[in-house]
Amino acid sequence: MPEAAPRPAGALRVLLVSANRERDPSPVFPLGLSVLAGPLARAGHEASVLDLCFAADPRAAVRATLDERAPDVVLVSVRNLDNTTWPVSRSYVDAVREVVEQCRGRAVVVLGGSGFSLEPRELLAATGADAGVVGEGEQVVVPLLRRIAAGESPAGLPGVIVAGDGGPAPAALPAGIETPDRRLFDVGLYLREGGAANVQAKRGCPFGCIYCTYPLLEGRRVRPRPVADVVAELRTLVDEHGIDYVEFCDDTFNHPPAAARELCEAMVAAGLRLSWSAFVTPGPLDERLLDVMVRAGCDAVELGTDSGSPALLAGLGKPFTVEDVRDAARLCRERGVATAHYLLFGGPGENEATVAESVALMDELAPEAVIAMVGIRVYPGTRLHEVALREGVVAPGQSLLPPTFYPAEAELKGLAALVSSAAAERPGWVAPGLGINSRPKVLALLRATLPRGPLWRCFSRDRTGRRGPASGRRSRIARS
Ligand code: B12
Ligand code: SF4
Repeated sequence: MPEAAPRPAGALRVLLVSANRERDPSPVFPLGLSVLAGPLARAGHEASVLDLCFAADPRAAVRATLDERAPDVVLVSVRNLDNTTWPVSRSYVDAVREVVEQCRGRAVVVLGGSGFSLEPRELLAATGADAGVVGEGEQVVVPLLRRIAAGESPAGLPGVIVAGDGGPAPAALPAGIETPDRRLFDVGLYLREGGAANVQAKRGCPFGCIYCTYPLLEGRRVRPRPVADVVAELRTLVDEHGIDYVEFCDDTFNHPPAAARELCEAMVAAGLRLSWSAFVTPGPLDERLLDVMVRAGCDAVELGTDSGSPALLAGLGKPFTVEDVRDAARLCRERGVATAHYLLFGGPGENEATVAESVALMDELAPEAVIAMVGIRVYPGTRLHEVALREGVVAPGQSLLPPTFYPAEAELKGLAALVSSAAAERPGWVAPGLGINSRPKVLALLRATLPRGPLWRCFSRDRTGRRGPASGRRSRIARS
C-alpha cells in the first residue's frame, strides 16, 4: 500500500461514518457529514467516508475500513433514532452501538447528528462513545479535533458532551451555514436509489407545533443561506454530479416568503435544468411565491397539514387554519404542482369525529397523495412531552430513547382501525405504519416507474378520480 502523504502538525486521520441504513421511504444522502467535510479539509485533516447505507455486511465494512485507514478519530453521524412509525417501530440504537464498539480502542469516537442531538446523554451512555456534539457541527468540529490532537478533553466546547460528564455545553447556533462538500461521497448512488439530491437552503423554524423537534434542532430563528451559495451548490450538483431532481429539506421552504422568493428568482436567472420538491406550510401559501417556485422547477410540495379538524390544529399549535389548507391546495392544483398532505392522527382530543373531519377534507381536496401516520412520537423538550407526562402516557423519568408515542396504546389501536378503513378504500393514501401502500416491494416497483422525485407522485389520480402513475415526469424544467 502506498505511504500516506505527510500531514501537517495537528492534522488527524478522520473517518466519517454515516450509520444510517434506513432506505424507507427512500435512501437519504448523508448531508450532515458532507457539511462537515469542507471545514475538515480546510483545516488540513485527512478525511475519508464510510457510508453504511448500502453495506451488505456493516460489521465487515467497519472492520475493513478501520484496518485500511487506521483513523485517529471516527465521527459517527446518527441521523435517525428510529423510524417514528407506530406500530412498526424500528430503533437504530443497537446498530450505532455496534459501530461504536468496533471503533473503540482504535480511535476516538465522536457522535453527532439530529438523532444524537435529540437524546445525547442517553445515546452516549447506550453506545459507549467518547464524546458527542449536540446540534450543528460545522463550527465546532475543527476546535474539537484540535483539542483531541493536543490530547486535551473537548469538554466545554459549544454543544460538546463528553462521556461520564454532566450535560452538554450549551450549543451555539452558528452565524453561517457551511456549503456541503460532496466530493468524498457517492452522490450518483443516491440519485439512482433515492431519486433526488438533498439541499438545505436555510435552517430554523419560528413556529411552535407541540410535538415538533425542528425548532429544537435548528433554532427558532430562520437563517437563510446566502442565495449565491445555494445556487452555486445546485449548479455543482447539476454540472458535476448529473443531478436533475432536488428535494429541499428546509423545515418550511415557503417561510419567510421573501427569502424563498429571492432564492427562486435566482434559480430562474441561473437557468438551472432542474426539477424539485419541498416541504411547505399551508399557512398561508403566498401566490406570487408559488408562481416563481413553479418557474424555478418546483413540481411537487409536501404539506404538513396534520389534521382537517380546526380543534386539532389549534391543539397541535399549528400556525394555520383549515381554510389556509384549502387555499394552498387550490393554488397548487391551479398550477399543476403535485401535493401530498401529511396527516398526524392522535393529537390531544382526537376522536372519531375529528378523524372523519380529516378524511372529509382530503376527499374534498383530492390531492395526489395523503401520508397518514397514527400516533405522535414524543421527544424530550417538546410541549407534547409535558402533555404526555400530565396525562400519564409517559411516566416521570421514563427514557424516550425507545420509540414512545402519544396517545396511549389503547387509543392508538382505536384510531388505527378508523384510519385503516379510511385509507384502504381511498386511492392516493399511504399509511406506513398500517402497511397501506408502503411495503418495500411496492416502493421498489414505484421507484422503477418514477425514477425521480417523491414516490408518492405515483399514487396520483387524474381529475376524474382514477388512480395511476403521475403523468409528465420531470415535466417542469426551469427556463433559462
Ligand atoms: C429533510 C428530512 C427528511 C426528508 C429527507 C429528504 C432528503 N432527500 O434528504 C424525508 C422526508 C425523506 C425524511 C425521511 C425520514 N426522516 Co427525516 N428529516 C428531515 C429533516 C427535516 C432535515 C434533515 C436534513 O437533511 N438536515 C440538514 C443537515 C445538514 O443537517 P444534519 O443532518 O442534522 O447535520 C448537522 C448536525 O446534525 C451535525 N452533524 C450531523 N452528523 C454529525 C456527526 C458528527 C460526528 C458531528 C460532530 C456533527 C454531526 O452537523 C450537521 C451540520 O450542522 C430532519 C429534521 C431537522 N430539522 O433536522 C428530519 C429528521 C432527520 N428525520 C427523522 C426521521 C425519523 C425520518 C424517517 C425515519 C421518518 C420516516 N419513517 O419516514 C425517514 C428516514 C429516511 C432515511 N432513509 O433515513 C428524524 C430523525 C430523528 C429521529 N426522530 O429518529 C428528524 C430529526 C425529524 C424528527 N422527527 O425529529 N426526512
Ligand atoms: S411542524 Fe413544521 S411548522 Fe410546526 S414547528 Fe415543526 S417545522 Fe415548524
